[in-house]
Amino acid sequence: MNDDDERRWKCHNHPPRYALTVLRFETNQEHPEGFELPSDPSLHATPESIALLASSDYVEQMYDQWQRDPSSLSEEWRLFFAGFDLAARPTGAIASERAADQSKVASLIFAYRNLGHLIADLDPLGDNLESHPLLELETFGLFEEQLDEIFDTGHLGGPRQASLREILALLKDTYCRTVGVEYLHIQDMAVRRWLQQEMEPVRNRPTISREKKHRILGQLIDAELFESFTQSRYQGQKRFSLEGAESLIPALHQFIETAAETGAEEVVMGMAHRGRLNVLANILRKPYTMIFNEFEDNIRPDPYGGDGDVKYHRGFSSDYTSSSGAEIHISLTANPSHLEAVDPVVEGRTRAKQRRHGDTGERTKVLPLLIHGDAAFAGQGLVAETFNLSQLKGYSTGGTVHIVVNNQIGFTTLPGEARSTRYPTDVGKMVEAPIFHVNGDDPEAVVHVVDLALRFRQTFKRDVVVDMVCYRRHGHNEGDEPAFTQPLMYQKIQNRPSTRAIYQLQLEGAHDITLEESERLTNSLQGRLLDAFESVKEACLLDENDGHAFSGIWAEFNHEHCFDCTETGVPYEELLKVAKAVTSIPEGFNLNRKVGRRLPSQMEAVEGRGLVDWALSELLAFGSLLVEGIPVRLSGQDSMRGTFSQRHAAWFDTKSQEIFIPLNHIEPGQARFCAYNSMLSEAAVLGFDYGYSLVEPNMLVMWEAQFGDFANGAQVIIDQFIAAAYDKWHRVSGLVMLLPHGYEGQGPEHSSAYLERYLMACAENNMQVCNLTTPAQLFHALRRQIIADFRRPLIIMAPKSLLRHKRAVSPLKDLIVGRFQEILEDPLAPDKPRRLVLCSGKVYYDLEAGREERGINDVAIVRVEQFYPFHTELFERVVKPYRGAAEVVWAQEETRNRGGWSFMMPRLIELFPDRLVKYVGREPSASPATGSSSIHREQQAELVREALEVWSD
Ligand SMILES: Cc1ncc(C[n+]2csc(CCOP(=O)(O)OP(=O)(O)O)c2C)c(N)n1
Repeated sequence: MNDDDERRWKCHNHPPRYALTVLRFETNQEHPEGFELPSDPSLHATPESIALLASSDYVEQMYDQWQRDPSSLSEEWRLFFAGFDLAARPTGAIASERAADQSKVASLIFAYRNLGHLIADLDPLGDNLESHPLLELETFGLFEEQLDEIFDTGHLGGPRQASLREILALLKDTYCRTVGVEYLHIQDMAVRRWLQQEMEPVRNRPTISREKKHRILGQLIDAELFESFTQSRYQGQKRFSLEGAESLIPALHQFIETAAETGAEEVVMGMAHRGRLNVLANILRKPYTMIFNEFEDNIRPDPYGGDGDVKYHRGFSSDYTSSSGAEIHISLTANPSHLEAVDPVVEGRTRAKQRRHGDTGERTKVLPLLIHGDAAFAGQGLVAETFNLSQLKGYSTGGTVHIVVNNQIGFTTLPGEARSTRYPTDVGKMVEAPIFHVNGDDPEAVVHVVDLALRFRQTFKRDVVVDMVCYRRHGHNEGDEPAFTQPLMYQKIQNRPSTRAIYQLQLEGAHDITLEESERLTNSLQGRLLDAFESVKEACLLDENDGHAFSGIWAEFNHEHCFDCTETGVPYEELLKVAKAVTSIPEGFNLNRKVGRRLPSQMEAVEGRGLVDWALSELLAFGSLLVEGIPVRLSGQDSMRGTFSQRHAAWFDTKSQEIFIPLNHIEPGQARFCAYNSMLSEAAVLGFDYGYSLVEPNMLVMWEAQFGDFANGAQVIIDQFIAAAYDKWHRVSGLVMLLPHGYEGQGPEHSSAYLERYLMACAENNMQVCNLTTPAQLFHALRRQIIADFRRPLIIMAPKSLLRHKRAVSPLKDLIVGRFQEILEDPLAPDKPRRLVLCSGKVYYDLEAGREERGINDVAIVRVEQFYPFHTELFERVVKPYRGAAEVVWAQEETRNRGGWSFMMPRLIELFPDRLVKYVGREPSASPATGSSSIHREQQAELVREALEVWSD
């Protein structure tokens, strides 16, 4: 007989007196710390009480009563007799019945953890479900009568054993009150356990001090008053009020408090329009005077010519002092109207800042925080792309906290029209992010889950989502009538008191605050708002430049673009040093034979001052910058090897797969070269690298498209950030975009990088657009990008076939001296020109070969290497010798509605007022190129012929 059997035997044979004693004893022995004994003093296991209870008559009497009507006894007695009764049954049957019930309880616990959110009280406007078939006792084969039976609780936070009633209460409190949690999609048991331990013991409602309650109320008052004040003073102006979601303000305060507690130093935020002004005022402490000046439109014309942006798109940054006195720098990233486009930009900025903070290991010092709308979060693909970046080498930021302001509407669109998923947050499951749904009208719960979410992020370095379910008090903006489309919803909202009012009443009812205390909180802010409002009425204009552009690390840069200002040649010895590094195979490294085969010729080209091809020139540009202490980041699909197998920036050991990056082995103390194969996204990755470049003007940051046309998947990032950020927000970037471009008979895709789109967006020196023809030009363009004291994005139409074109090589001397040439003269300038052919990019080599084949010596070919900024003076100088030529031609391989023609035509008309400038190239076409390589060849031959030969008419 083992111990258990012996105990049961004794129980069975000595009912009930002995059983009572044994069970009391066992209770004391087995229940761990934290388990509460029944409160009935008669059940406390003192010798006296045992003696008293040992009166068998009394116990038997109670037992009879329990058998007749269990509910007539106290819970403690019910528990006791349930256990006793169970113990009194035959051993084998008991064990298996018991095990079966225990497993049912385990399923029940699992179900509540998994699905408790289905009946949680999450929606301030909704009638929440009391129960759900999947969570009913009967579903698990359990019954009401068993509520007082004792079961093992497994890992349920609390006692190791408890009655079913207790277990249910704990589960319902934790998962079905105003917090609903989805986390069982997380595969890692340790992560799940951590979450359970954080949530279950406090039942998702930790005790909050009186002082903290006052702080939360004060923050709600700030949020509400800001909206009502601006509404009363600036009626009819759009501000995208936060009303209905005011708990966002205490949530963000909590975020920063927890950030400070967990050792963070900086928070990089991204958010859309909703409540942005409120966040700027109450979290970033953007001065009310600045905000009101923007409402008044008191904007001084920008000295640098920027056109500015509406107030609810602007960025801002400031230092926040936490309640423990820690300083946290917070910056809200400027963003366009395009919802979610800012997400990857925030991630890129964060990663660059983490590098600056030396926070590249744990990534706990600089935290990304994204605030989303429910419709946008569910609808925009960039959200999924950004999640996908979250754990990738080269792109991870150690986890992002996402707060969804789920006001259950998007403009006029209801959830049923906005998504095919139950929650707007389901996309977060793709990275196994825990998802906390929380009722926005329970600010304490909101504050709790934000704290928990950030601690989760700091512990596991993973993304986490908070879904704050709330409502939108007004229309999409304040002038919008929501009742047109959602009459019933808005009747409910109209009658609903604010979150502040509900919370204030709750605190007052619980005597957690006095009326005087809450009045004091209200009056103090009202006073500050009024003072600011009055001062704005009297005051002057606000500088459009918010004082943050060209400050800090950007202070050393020039506003003005300058041609011919930057020498970028590199001494021979330095180039040799780089060449040695990129051609030396480390001892014991098994290099792929084909990769190794090109190394001797590369070394020879440099050592013997010979001809350098595209790939080598690029390596030399990177390497020379690295030894000058300038780090280089290259990101793009398959960029380590290069789409065209040209770069081989990383070598892969054929036996061990070990990676060796030659550029990181030039000399001690050099800067780092980071090449990353990106995920298969354009928008998020380009957005990320753009964001990175906003923080790192002194790093060469490059994004490479697989083929140039794929960049159109990132059009929002190009139009809204890369082209326009300086004009709108005074934000400058030195990002390089490498866009493979060139008509090579590969079809409508893979041919065009849509040069014309970039040219259309050029104005006010906002970016540099190049179509290069020589390796030396690439070398100088890349070096100029970082050596110049001016930063603007650089768009390069990158080569494909030119990578291996025999003529597309440069003598090493062109890398040693000189600088980038915006216009390239004809190396075989004819003495008596009949015709001047102007062109750009790869077609130059076709024209050059055509001229040679035909033995033509009266046609000059001049290349435009940089379209924008257009170096008019240099252009005039270069074409001067050909002014006498009778004919001027713009030749391009792109179709007439594409390429450089539309951009060049007005300039050429101005430069050659007395001449007809003829277009030679493909006819206009809806798709960029033909799908047939033979037709392509014919077209190409025809355009070369027409550009060079004598015209018959
Ligand atoms: C990409 C994009 N598409 C459409 C719009 C127009 N628009 C502005 S706000 C909005 C609704 C957004 O709803 P939600 O994300 O729930 O945020 P809310 O305004 O409700 O806070 C729409 C459709 C936009 N700004 N961006």
